Amino acid sequence: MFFYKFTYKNKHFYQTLLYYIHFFVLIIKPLLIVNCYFCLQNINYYLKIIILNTISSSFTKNAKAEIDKAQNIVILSHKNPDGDALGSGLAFYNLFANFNKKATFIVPNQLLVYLKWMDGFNDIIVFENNKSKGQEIIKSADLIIMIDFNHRSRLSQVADSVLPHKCPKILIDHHPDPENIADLIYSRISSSSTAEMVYEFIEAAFGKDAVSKTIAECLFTGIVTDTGTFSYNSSNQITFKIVGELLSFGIDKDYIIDKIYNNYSEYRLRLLGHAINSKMKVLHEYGTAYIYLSQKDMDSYNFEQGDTEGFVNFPLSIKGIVFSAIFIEKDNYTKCSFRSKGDFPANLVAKEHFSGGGHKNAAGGEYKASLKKTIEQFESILPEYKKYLTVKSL
Ligand SMILES: [Mn+2]
Repeated sequence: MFFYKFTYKNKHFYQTLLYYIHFFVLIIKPLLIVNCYFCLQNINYYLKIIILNTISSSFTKNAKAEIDKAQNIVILSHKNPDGDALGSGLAFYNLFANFNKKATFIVPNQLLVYLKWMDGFNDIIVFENNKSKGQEIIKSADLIIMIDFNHRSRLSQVADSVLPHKCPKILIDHHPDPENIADLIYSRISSSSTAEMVYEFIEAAFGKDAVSKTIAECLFTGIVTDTGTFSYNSSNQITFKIVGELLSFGIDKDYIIDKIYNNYSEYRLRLLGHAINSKMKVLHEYGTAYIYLSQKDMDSYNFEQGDTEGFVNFPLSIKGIVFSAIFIEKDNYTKCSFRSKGDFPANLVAKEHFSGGGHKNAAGGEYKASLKKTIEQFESILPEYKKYLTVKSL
């Protein structure tokens, strides 16, 4: 057996060893304790986030208990709410109305006017338009249900009223990387839409009988708008199973799709023509095309909220184009939306360069600069992604 004999020769070794033991006790140990604390915090966080292929019974049970207890519920979604945010929120709003529970649906800003046919749309509170009323409603809430977002940045100024609030918070969402901003979180990235998850939850917690035709219409709208009518983000059979069930509530699928896509003004179609004809740049070498619209472009075509919705998808119809973007000039920044085909991660570009994020094939962000500067920035980063952009297009 090998061991050190304490001799003068290896005295130095023992001194060094003692020094390291001392070092460990004094410095590393407190660090380990702190680290361990954060580890436990993280474990707690991950335990809270239920990332499963389907809804868990513990989430259903706990979220239902909170809803049963609550008397004053606030439903909350993200800024620039899309069809999924509005459809999921209105589904809850109509559900609580059927339960005779007081509920308010709040969104941070602007509404898509082409969705105003949805039941409850006119009752939605736009925080930006009535800040003090919004703050008051949030203050008196005894439950907050957050849908179709998972990060405080998506709340803009509403975050200051919501995050410090001590009432229980439930979050249901399908975006990647959920932030720890709620007590009960149901996160399923494989889901086509939040609407799909809201259906799962309502069915599991309150049974199919709780789903009215109105609720089914709201949820169907959410699924249709988030999947481009099942053209992307919808390869999971759960989506179609749920859509099948929604149809069983007697909704008129064709009527809803017509209301979503054929409900624009003449100006919107002319703006699309102008955008594609004069404001689209195609960069074949990068498999990329983008549209850029200034405030002047929008004004000349009597822009209404939601008019540019879907424009970003058109460049992807060009052969060889796998990545498309639209840049829209705002007061002091430029709004950016990205779409991609296949494996190209549009959300990575949004996250790394445009303070945004989203799904792999559909993402968004913003750039605090003029339209011209934003476009320059976009073109300058494309070489970074060239190898991914051209592989599929060959
Ligand atoms: Mn969504």
